[in-house]
Amino acid sequence: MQLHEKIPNNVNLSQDKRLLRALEKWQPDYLKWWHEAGPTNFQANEIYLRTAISVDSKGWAHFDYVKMPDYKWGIFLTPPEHDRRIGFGDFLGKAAWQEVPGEFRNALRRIIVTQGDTEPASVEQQRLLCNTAPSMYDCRNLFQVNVEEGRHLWAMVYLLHAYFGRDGREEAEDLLERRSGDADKPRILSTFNEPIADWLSFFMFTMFTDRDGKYQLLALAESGFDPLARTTRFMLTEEAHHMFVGETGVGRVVKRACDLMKKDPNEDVRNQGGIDLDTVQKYVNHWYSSSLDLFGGEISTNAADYFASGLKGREHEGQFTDHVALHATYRIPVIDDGRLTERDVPMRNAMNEVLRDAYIDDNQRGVDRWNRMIAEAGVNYTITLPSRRFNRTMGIYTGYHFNPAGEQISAGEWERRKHEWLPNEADRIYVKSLMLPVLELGKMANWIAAPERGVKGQPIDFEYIRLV
Ligand code: BYC
Repeated sequence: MQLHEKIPNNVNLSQDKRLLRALEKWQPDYLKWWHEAGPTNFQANEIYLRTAISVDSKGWAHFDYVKMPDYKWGIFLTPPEHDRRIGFGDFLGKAAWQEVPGEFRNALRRIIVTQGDTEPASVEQQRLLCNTAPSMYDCRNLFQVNVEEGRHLWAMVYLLHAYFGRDGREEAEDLLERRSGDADKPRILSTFNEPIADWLSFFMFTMFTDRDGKYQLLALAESGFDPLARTTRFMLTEEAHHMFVGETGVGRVVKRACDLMKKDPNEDVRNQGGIDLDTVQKYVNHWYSSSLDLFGGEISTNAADYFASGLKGREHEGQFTDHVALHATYRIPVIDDGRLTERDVPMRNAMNEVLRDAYIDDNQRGVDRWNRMIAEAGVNYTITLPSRRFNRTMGIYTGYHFNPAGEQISAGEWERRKHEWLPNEADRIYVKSLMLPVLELGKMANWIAAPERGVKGQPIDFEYIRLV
């Protein structure tokens, strides 16, 4: 089969010889990476997966059994918008760029490489999880997420190959060279070098870190560089499923915790082999604060430059009235002389914070849904998102200490109390001890409730993975 037949696409790949040649060279390296760094098991098994085969709203998701290495990693952009204009920044109202604007070439390449780097990183982080899946349904969802992250890498590599010439091709190779957590060639962004060692972490990652993906993609979907905008718009349709896996995954752990509390004479969930709500809260604190770091500094000249040059906007830029944002300011809690106070920052420099605000609200809606489930179960407990200042390692709060309520505390108090707020060694060992594979049709591990429904109308006990 010709490469352009193996790669479903709407970029006229069969006609673009230069692009085809570049992808032909890259594809075997991609597969090598997949075998080396992708899921450590089940590569020869048939998995019930959806594949993007076209971009029209009804027909793009096709479900069938496929072996992961045979997955058709396609290249899709949403259809072009007639006479699209740049929606923000110094070039507001000018025609959107169909080619890379020379003066912003480096910045644009950097954004695309940073975005692209997260996709294989997440596959690497999750590669061992298939050995401890709590059900066949969950294992299938993990693989769905993994192959789609692979496709998102293809999406960014397409942009690098199609628009950045030789240095784009070199960047595409480097994307396969770096490895999550590697001391010498780590992935670019912080969270993507952290291990995802258990399924509670996986659900937290898909809830909180994939949601950073959603917001970064929403900001890039506004880009004045039209191919980037159109690529990221299509990626967003897949991202929604990843967050569904995260939110419902944590929700099912929470539901099971409530059930086990009622079963136990002392309401002791661990005694019943489940994950207690205090532990869930600690994992929320960890993954949420780590994901907040992915928005970059609160006050950022990079963000101001990206906005000014029309490369990266705000999510749903159309909801704002001032698309130039040259005179507006944004009030940010800052540390001044070691103490927390507030400062008005030029709006363009605060764009990371504006995006972070929308992200926080979106998370809160998910957490509210968990809390409603807890209340409906008759349990008196509230899961909370910690303050945006808590446990940060990027931006203006780095190096200072805050409790989950956002109050500044001393280094001594932090050291004394951090294990009340974040998973400690014993918590991790306990959660890990529960991670035993359950792959019988329709069965669930004891620590997680069954999902409400199966995938694509299939029953929960459907054979999502053909084990032989
Ligand atoms: N870790 O001005 P600053 C996803 C660097 S997730 C390490 O504060 P800026 C997905 C920064 O690069 C979405 N380094 O921040 C989810 C800069 O370096 P240089 C991924 C960091 O540049 C789950 C310096 O610190 N997409 O899709 O305004 C599964 C000062 O930076 C970090 C994107 O991120 C960090 N956390 O914003 C799969 C979109 N934060 O230039 C996939 C593209 C900052 O001084 N990326 N730095 O060497 C961007 O738009 C920006 O790079 C960032 C940072 C928002 C990440």
